[in-house]
Amino acid sequence: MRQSSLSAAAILGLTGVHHVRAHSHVTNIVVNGASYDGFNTKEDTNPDILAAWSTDVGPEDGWVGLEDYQSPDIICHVNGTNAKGYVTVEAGDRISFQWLGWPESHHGPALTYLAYCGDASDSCVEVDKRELEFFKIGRGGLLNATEKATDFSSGMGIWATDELIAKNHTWMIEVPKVLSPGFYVMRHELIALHYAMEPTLGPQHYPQCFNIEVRGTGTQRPDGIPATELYTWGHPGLEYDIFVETLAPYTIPGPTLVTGAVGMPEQTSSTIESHVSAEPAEPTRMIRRPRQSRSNV
Ligand SMILES: *[C@@H]1O[C@H](CO)[C@@H](O)[C@H](O)[C@H]1NC(C)=O
Ligand SMILES: *[C@@H]1O[C@H](CO)[C@@H](O)[C@H](O)[C@H]1NC(C)=O
Ligand SMILES: *[C@@H]1O[C@H](CO)[C@@H](O)[C@H](O)[C@H]1NC(C)=O
Ligand SMILES: [Cu+2]
Repeated sequence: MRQSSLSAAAILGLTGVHHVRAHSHVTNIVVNGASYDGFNTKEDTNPDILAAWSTDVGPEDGWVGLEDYQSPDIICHVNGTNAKGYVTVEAGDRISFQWLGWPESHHGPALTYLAYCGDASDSCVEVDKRELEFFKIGRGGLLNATEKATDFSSGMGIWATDELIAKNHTWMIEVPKVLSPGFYVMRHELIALHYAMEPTLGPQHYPQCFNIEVRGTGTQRPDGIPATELYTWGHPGLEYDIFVETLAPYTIPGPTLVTGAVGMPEQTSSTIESHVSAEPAEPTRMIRRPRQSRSNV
């Protein structure tokens, strides 16, 4: 057995910080003061029109593990199903993800990706999630390797998740100004590393998907990769020990940030001024082509 496994288990066991039930999900997102509901895993029914994708995660708010890196569940969580609504944002806007709390023990990075669906409002409703190609627009990892988040902290370092806890369990991203208009699936994800060195357990991924429409005058549509190719077990940012006295430099997993993206804007609080429903996607109308004149044939 590895030293790190022992220390991880010892620390978690001794301090009893590892909860067994409540993990978390995004309850709502906030754009320019407007709050839009997430998918509520604790309710039997959710509104039909949400910007948030629905899942079968269930009320315990579990995770996707390394055994599912190549499974469709890594895309938008367990049995993630396309949302029927969307939220309109301007390129350059900031979006806050409000999580339903976050366990202190779950230290790790916060990542945000986008995948282009199309220019019709229902393109993210109709898309096959396995065909979405994600590019990274935001990331925070190990923010301070020498400090601890709190005196009671179960791991070393100050992580994106610690910053999220300090900011009322919210994480803020910026939609790249350069992004070309269209409809995108936004995949926000926290990764908890507390069991990352235990091959039978591994890192815990909590992906959360929302449909957005990006407006503006940007012209860039970065290349992406399927979510099933984002992560490989053995990556130094996934197989990483948060319980050693001197932390190794941290490499954030997944592809590099796209050009023009602000990786991690200052995590300011976003005041909720109104609660707004997601815009329902309209079915794409069949565009009738004018009949071709056949007089010349
Ligand atoms: C995911 O969907 C499959 C197929 O419909 C189903 O068999 C399975 O039980 C679902 N998973 C969960 C966790 O509900
Ligand atoms: C980490 O925190 C210490 C103490 O507050 C500070 O001196 C140091 O500059 C910080 N390091 C980084 C990379 O921010
Ligand atoms: C923290 O977030 C919750 C949930 O959105 C909200 O009700 C509360 O007012 C927020 N607290 C602060 C201090 O912003
Ligand atoms: Cu958990």
